[in-house]
Amino acid sequence: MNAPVVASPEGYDLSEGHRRVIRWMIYLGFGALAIGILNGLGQALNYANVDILQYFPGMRDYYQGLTVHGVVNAIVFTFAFTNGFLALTTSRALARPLNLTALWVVFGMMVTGFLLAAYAIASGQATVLFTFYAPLQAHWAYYLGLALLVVSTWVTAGILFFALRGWRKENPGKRIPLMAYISIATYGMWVLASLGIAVSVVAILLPWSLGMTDTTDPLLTRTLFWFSGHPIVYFWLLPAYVSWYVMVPKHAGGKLFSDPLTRVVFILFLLLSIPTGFHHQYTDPGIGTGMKALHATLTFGVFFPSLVTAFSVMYALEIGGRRRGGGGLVNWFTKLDWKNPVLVAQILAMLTFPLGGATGLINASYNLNQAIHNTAWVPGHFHMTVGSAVTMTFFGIAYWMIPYLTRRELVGKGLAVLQSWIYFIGVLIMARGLISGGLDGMPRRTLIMEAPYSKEGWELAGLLTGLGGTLMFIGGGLFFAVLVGTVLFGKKVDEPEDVPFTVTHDAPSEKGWELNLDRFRYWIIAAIVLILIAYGPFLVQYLPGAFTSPPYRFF
Ligand code: HAS
Ligand code: CU
Repeated sequence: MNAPVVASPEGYDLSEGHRRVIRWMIYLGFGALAIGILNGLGQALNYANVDILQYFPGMRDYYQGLTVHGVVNAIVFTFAFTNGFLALTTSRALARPLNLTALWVVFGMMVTGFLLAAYAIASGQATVLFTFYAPLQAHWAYYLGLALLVVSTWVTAGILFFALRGWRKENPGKRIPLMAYISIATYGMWVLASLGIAVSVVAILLPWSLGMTDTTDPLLTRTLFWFSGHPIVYFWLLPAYVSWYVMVPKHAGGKLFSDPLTRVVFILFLLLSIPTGFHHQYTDPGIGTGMKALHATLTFGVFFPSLVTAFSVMYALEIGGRRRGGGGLVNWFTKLDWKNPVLVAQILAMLTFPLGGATGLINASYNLNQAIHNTAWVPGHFHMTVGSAVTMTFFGIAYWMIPYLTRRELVGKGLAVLQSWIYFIGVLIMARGLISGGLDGMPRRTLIMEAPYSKEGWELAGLLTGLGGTLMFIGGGLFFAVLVGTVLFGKKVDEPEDVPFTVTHDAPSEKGWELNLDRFRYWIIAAIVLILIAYGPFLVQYLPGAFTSPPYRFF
């Protein structure tokens, strides 16, 4: 057995230039989230029959608000945060500077993409929601903005791959440091996954919105969207997992269970994230039932690495709790450091996730999906995944990362702990409302208060949704108070705490089968084969497609 290690390369720190560019990416992400959370309040209150969207300047209708909410939260916030955060983890773990100019290019692309999409949405020319299903047609600036945002993730991926290549040249035969490995694996998965959305936007929707083509194919563009649209949820989740695996144990005083198991988890995501997209299209005609069944089966497969993660994370927390004097079956849990906002935000994030996972399993079950598809249940599900497990983890990361990047002490530690609790309680109440309403047939993406139908059982569900959403808004608002307070007024420190590195039980093996885990090239080829099996038959049968639908604009 190899000795336990802290996989932290000593004597390397990010330069001021690196800190600056990463800082701006994180600010951009959280700036977008601030807009998203404000719109989120409007969405949640709609279910409680309270219309505040009418007071938002320039807001034309409910769907415009929902488009803003989806685009800024699900795309701008997550992309900007991840580009910055995983650049930081990779650079620190490889002990190498990244290409600074390229990082500023990434930032520039994100800002431009965001502004283009924002212009199209704010001017009321892109009320197409974040899924932009054709034949609804948006202004070209919307598609171009999204394309730039996606390309910003590719450039980041290029920067990280390039750094890894340089590191390998200087460290022949060495194992890739775990923190860098899982960061780069995340981008490997996403670069493959994003090809669908890229083809759809650049080759089909953009020329169509510019009037270069007259008609489009709704089924093909939807399929290309979900080719990327399912794995995008893991592009949101995996940065949170990076923190849960290699940072949270350090904050909790625990240990990471297993280095190879962690790598296997990320490889499983690389393999299984993409060939599952049809689970969003169970009700779409034109896709064979057999292929839907295959995607359903693989979706149950991609459930597995998250189960493994639950085990690893609990192990790390338990060791931490017992070291702090906790005993018994559950008492160790109470002994964790409940005053540290970095930890509290992330533990509460973890506690929401089994509920997100369980509802996901129901979504994935073909026949149960028929009962909940397009109902409020679905936003119930995803607010317990991206809306809490991921977002609260990003809050927790910000509580050490912002001090690290700005060299300022966190302002309002107690407030930060309180905000996590309020957000956590809020999301549980809101999800309870959406989930139960969904089971009673309450639709998603609908201005309930003006719907010409309503059903018994929706009142309580709507009320809980509105109440929970308001608490989330307050919790989110307090997060921004802490963030802005720290950036503007935090006490200056010369040497802020370093990026947290967890102790692993055993050092990664230098020989044997484990070496294969670091051979990304083969795993990527395997992922491509799986994608061909899952999407090939549909594409062969369907292409060149049926480009018969004219554009529609209802806004
Ligand atoms: Fe999902 C729809 C299936 C995970 C996000 N999903 C959505 C949509 C979004 C979304 C945004 O099969 C709506 C898209 C739209 O606009 O239409 N989802 C799944 C499955 C999983 C899953 C099987 N989803 C996610 C994640 C998301 C996300 C993650 C964002 C980050 N989802 C679906 C399906 C649909 C869907 C269908 C389509 C529905 C429809 O009809 O439209 C799985 O990956 C979930 C695995 C999770 C687990 C939980 C592991 C728990 C952990 C925490 C451990 C910590 C503990 C605390 C226990 C297995 C790791 C420790 C401390 C203690 C002491 C207790
Ligand atoms: Cu999915």
